Amino acid sequence: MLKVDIIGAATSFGQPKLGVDLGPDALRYANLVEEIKSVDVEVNDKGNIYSDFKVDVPTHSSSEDKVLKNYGQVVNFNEKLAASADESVASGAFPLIIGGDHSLAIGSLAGISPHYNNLGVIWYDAHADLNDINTSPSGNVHGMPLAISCGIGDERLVNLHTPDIKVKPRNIVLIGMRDLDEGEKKYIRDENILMYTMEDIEEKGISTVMTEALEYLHGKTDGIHLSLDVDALDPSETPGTGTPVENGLSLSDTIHAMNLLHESGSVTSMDLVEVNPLLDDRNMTAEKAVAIVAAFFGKEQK
Ligand code: 6HN
Ligand code: MN
Ligand code: MN
Ligand code: MN
Repeated sequence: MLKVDIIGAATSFGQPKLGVDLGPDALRYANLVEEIKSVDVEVNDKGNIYSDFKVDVPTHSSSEDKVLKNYGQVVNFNEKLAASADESVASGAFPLIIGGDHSLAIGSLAGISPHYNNLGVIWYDAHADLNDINTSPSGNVHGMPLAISCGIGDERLVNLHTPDIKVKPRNIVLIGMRDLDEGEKKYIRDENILMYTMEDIEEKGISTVMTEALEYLHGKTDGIHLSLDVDALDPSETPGTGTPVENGLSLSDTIHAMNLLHESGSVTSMDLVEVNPLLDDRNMTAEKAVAIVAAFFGKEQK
């Protein structure tokens, strides 16, 4: 039976809005554990990782005079998260990292990628999160984790947990894109990263997009990490998130995408990020997110 380790990544330091660090508990409140257990999966909830407020890391990135916001806390938090994710993979479990803002993907990918030679990544998000300090419009690290995982950006974050580059651009698929910064567009073009924008999804349909994405990754990767940001969905579905963008994916397309990933059996780890119950109405976003995760683990729609 599949063993799933839930790792609560209770961080909000990658962005400025209060409440996203409550995401892991909002997801548990919406019955995450019970819903996953309802399919044939063994679940071990490892509890939450928190960032220490006082950390032994300089507050500024070494290489730059511009500021990465909450730099010390982001480093400290992701070191702890990487250790936990690494331990889960080593024990044979499937790590499900629940956030928390998307800066947590720095730690999850740092902990998971050493177990693979060519980890594939499906980045399901309205954003590419491919900024560095120079291209970022905000200085918020949640807009940077994929770039950092590709070896672009602050040295300490790039070398977190292991001194290697965690992900190769050719092993990435971006899905749901509709809010890209100029520097991100350039990086995607230069590195020839496979990207499906909302227009592509509307044109081809979600089934074709997911099938193409999996075909693209099969053969050249030996594991696939799904990083799912709830702002990939339309704000009418998941309003409780810090950087909503109009014209997103529907819940039904997302559930369908998850069913296809489940059937493929090729995804080996997952992040579920940016659930902010303080920006929400009656924990609606967490409930939808739980339905998404349950579909990913094989729950049939009623
Ligand atoms: N997220 N591209 C914008 C920035 O500030 O870099 C937004 C990033 C959003 C990040 O949704 O995980
Ligand atoms: Mn996003
Ligand atoms: Mn994101
Ligand atoms: Mn099944």
